[in-house]
Amino acid sequence: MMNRNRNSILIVDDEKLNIIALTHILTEDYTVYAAKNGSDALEIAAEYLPDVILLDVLMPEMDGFEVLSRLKSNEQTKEIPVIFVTGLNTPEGEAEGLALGAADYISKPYSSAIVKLRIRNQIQMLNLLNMTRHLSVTDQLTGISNRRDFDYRMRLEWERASRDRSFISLLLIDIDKFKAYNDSYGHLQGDSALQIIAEVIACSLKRSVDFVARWGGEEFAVLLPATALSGALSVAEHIRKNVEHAPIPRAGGPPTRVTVSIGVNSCIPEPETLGHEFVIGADQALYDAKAQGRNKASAYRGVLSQEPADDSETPAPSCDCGPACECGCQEGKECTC
Ligand code: GH3
Ligand code: MG
Repeated sequence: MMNRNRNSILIVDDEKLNIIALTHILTEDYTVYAAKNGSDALEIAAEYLPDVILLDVLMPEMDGFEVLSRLKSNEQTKEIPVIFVTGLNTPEGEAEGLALGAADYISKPYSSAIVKLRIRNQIQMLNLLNMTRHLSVTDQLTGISNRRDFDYRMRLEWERASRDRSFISLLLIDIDKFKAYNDSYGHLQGDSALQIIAEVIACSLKRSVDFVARWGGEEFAVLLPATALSGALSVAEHIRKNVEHAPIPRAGGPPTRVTVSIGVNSCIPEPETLGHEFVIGADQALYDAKAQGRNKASAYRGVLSQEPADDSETPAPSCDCGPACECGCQEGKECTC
């Protein structure tokens, strides 16, 4: 059975003996795929997304340079590091490979130690890159997405909704009287509360496309693609109740609780618009929820909320909560749990 935690290598070479030799060197440490021509290599790379590709340069039909440039022009495969392994030992060949975006170049004849070390270098760089990417989009305290990731997702989903003429909804969630909570229990306890609230909000979202981020301080943002206002208000109410009932453990005392106020905005974005006013609308609704006494979800009803009287004008996706769905929705109807 394949070990999914192992890094994987794709060997591309038209000489069967070369594939056997490299497989022999690598199979102990890596999951190895092999392709004996360029078109098979492109297919395997797109399907299995290996961590590193070892690519022969001289192959009939499609040579290694062509394979590399096709890998680079495919969104899915363009970031996979490619190491040329070749007997074409000319400075021009090496320069051409590196100029096309090859990560490294191994000349034949090679030693197994060199092959292993060059691959290890690429894997180490890959791990570093993945860690940096993860850190750049993650909120350190709560482990959910950060504001930068939210802004990115918001742009994507806004454009998608505009293209598809479908609804998008946004919840802005703010912890009530959190300054007083910090003053009473201390900032470390406040940090624990933020961690628990983040988890409660994340667990309250049922669709895989729903997205939560820490907006900043004691505010969170939830993006609900393909969801109209009535559905968004149901999700907001579900979150509000879950937070209200979530015990926040405290050392040396009984568990504490906090409540949240939630501003909700929903619209079908007009083409060529930005989501800036939409966010301001949700913020305005949050302000209203606070003004109405807190621990409330309020909808923005300004010019950007263009929901028709009948939600069914935009078909909502079917519920994907499975049999455990709490709201009792039926297939084809919008899930509001
Ligand atoms: P309201 O109900 O009007 O939102 O009142 P509030 O006290 O929650 O609002 P205010 O804006 O006055 O205070 C926000 C507080 O959130 C102040 C700040 O100490 C706390 N806060 C923001 N970020 C963090 C954090 O990372 N950790 C902790 N412990 N507290 C934070
Ligand atoms: Mg607050």
